[in-house]
Amino acid sequence: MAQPTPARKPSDWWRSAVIYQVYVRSFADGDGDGTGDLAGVRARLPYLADLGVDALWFTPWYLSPLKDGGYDVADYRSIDPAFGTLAEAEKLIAEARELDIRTIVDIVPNHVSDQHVWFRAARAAGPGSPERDLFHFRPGRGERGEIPPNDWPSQFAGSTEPVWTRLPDGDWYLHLFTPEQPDLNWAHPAVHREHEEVLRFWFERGVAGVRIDSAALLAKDPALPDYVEGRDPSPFVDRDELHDIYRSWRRVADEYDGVFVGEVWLPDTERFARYLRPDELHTAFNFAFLSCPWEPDRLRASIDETLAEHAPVGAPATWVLCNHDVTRTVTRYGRDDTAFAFATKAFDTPTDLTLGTRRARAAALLSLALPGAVYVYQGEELGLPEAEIPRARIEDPMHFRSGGTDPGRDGCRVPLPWQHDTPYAGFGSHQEPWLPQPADWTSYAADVQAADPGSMLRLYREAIRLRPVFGDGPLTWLPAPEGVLHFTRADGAHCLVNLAEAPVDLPDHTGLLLTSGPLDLRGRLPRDTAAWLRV
Ligand code: TEU
Repeated sequence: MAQPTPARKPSDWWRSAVIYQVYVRSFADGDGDGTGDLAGVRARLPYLADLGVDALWFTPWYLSPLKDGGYDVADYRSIDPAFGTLAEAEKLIAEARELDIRTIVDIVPNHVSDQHVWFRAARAAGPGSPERDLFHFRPGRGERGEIPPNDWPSQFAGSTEPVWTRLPDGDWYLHLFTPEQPDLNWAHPAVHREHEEVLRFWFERGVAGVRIDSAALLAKDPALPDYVEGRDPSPFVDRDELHDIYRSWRRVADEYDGVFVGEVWLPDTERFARYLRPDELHTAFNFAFLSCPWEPDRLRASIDETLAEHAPVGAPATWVLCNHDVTRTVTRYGRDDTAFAFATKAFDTPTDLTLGTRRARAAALLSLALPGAVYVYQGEELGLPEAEIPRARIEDPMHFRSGGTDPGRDGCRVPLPWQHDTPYAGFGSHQEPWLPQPADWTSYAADVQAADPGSMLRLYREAIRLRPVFGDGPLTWLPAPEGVLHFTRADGAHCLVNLAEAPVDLPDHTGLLLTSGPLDLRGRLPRDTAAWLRV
C-alpha cells in the first residue's frame, strides 16, 4: 500500500520539478569557437525561463581532456577553459537562481581522468607506493604478469576491450570505462574525504543538487575476484558498502538543503529502491521507464512498478525519456523496436520520424502528468532526432571500444539549432560545431518553433505551464478502452493517451486543456495522441 504523501516543505521543490539537462558542449556557443560554453548558457537563460523549467542539470563542466565528454574529470574545482571560468559558473548559478532556476552539477565518483593530479602522482610513484592505493593497481597474472588481474566486463555497453591497462613498470590499473578513466579505490579514506569536500565546494557556490554518475559502481570487492554472472554480491555493481557512502553524503547535502539524483542502472527494483531510503539519495533516474517500449500495457506496468517501488521509501519517482547516453526519443519511437537497449543500437536503423514525433509528443504529455520529477534533455523540447554522424567525425569512445559496430552516443549530442537564418543554425557563428549538424537542422531551430503554435517547443512550454493542474495527489487509473491509458491525480486533471489502432471518444469533460495532436473530425482522440482534460 502506498504511504500517505508527506507534508510538503518549501525545500521540497525537487519532488515535482521539471529538470532540464544541459550538455554544455552542445547547448550554445557563446564565443563562436564551435564548442558550447557557459557564456552560451547564460545568454540562453531567458529561453530556459520561458520553457518553465525548475532546474538545470549540467553534465560535467570541469577541467577535462574530454576523452569521454567530460566524464573524465581532471580537476573538480575548476571549469574547463573550453567552457569558461569558475567565476563565470558562479555568475551562471546566481543568474539562473534570479530566474527561479536551480542548478545541479554532475559528480563522477567512480573514476577520474588519467590527467588528474592523483593519477599522475600514482603513475610516477611506481608499484607498491601509497599513491597507487588511491586506485586499483595490481600485478598481472601469468608467468610474466601479462594477463590482466581479472576478467571483469567493460561498463561501456558493447565494448569487448579489457578493463585493465598495463603501465611500462608492469603494474595494471582498473578502469570500468576507458583507459583514460582510472577507477578510484573507495576503500581508501582519502577518496571519501575528497568527494565530501568536492560536494561542499559546489554547495558553497549555490548549487541546489548533485547528479551522481555511475552511482552503483564505486565500491569494489577488495579481492577483485573474477566476474561470475549472477553471483551475489557482484564484485563491482550495487555493493552494500555504497549505502554507507551515500548516507555520509546525505549528511553533507542536508547541511545545504541540497538534493541528489543518482544514476543507478539496476534491473532489480527492490535493490534500486534501497538507494532512495530517507537517509540516502533523494531521487534516482528512472531508466526502466526510459527503456520501456511504446506499448500501452508495458507503459502502464512500468508506471505502476515505478510508483510501487518508490512508495515504501517515500521518494518521488522520476520520469526520463532520454539523455546524453541514449537514442533520442523521436527516433526511438519511430522504429520497429521502440524500447531502448544499449545492446540493440546499430547503424542505419530504419526510422519513421513522423510517427516517432507523434508518439514523442504524446509521451511528453504522459510523463509531465505523472507524479514526481520530470527530466528533459536539451533538444527534446525541439523534437530533435538522433543524428547520423559520418563515421570519420565520431568522437564517442563507446563507438571505438565496440570495434566500430556501435554508433556511439554522438547522435544525441549534436549542437542545438537556435536560429534558422544564421550559420550553423545559430549555435555559434564563426566556426563549425565540434559535431556536424544534419542538413535539415535549421528546420528544428528554436526561433522557427517559437513562432509555430504546432511545434514541439510550444507543446513543451504549454505543458510545463499547465502541469500544476494535476496537483500533487497520487495517481488513479480509470477505466478505458483497450490500448488507452487514462488516469487522474486525486482531484486534479485527467490524462488520456491513446495507443490503440482506432480513435477513442473523450470522456465527459468540462475543459480540453491540451492535446499532443489534433482531434479527429468527430472530436475523438486519434492513435498515438494524448489529451489533458478537466473533468
Ligand atoms: O554512464 C554510465 C554508463 O555508461 C553505464 O551505467 C552504462 O550505461 C551501463 O552500465 C550500461 O552499459 C555515465 C555517463 O552518463 C556516461 O556519459 C559516461 O560515459 C559514463 O558514466 C562514464 O563516466
